[in-house]
Amino acid sequence: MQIYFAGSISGGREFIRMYQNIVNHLKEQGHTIPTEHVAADDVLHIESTLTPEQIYQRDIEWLSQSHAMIAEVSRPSLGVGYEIGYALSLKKPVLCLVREGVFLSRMITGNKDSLLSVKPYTNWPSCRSEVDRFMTEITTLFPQSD
Ligand code: 6IA
Repeated sequence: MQIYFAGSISGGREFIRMYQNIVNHLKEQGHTIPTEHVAADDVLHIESTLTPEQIYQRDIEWLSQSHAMIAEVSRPSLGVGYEIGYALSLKKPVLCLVREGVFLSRMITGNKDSLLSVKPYTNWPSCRSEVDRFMTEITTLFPQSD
């Protein structure tokens, strides 16, 4: 399946190792992650040749083509919040992963859209379990995809 990964860039990179764990795990399972650069140490360098308009258009296109979104939301990020709202408006399933104890916006925790799940994690194994559970759930929605 194609999974749109979202994680903070300008909102702070404190959780980058978890972004890398999530992206690598999904790729190992054979999934395509168009936004894998979000988890790269040198994302600003990789993306530096693109204009803001190019990044926005490309990301919206990728999001529209993806089966679902997985967002790591432990750092507050305008871009990630925007992407979550956009994905839900396109009726995409969205998993938000948040480090336990982090204060999360009520615009996420208060949203009872059935396509949105918010799951706290304590470490990589508990985060991975949530990713695996979500992938199993959405496989039933897209049985033809691999
Ligand atoms: O507001 P944020 O920067 O934290 O938003 C991060 C989210 O928006 C990520 O999930 C990305 O999908 C998307 N995004 C925001 N900025 C970029 C970006 N900038 N490149 C790719 N995706 C982005 C490059 C910065 C430039 C100075 C080289």
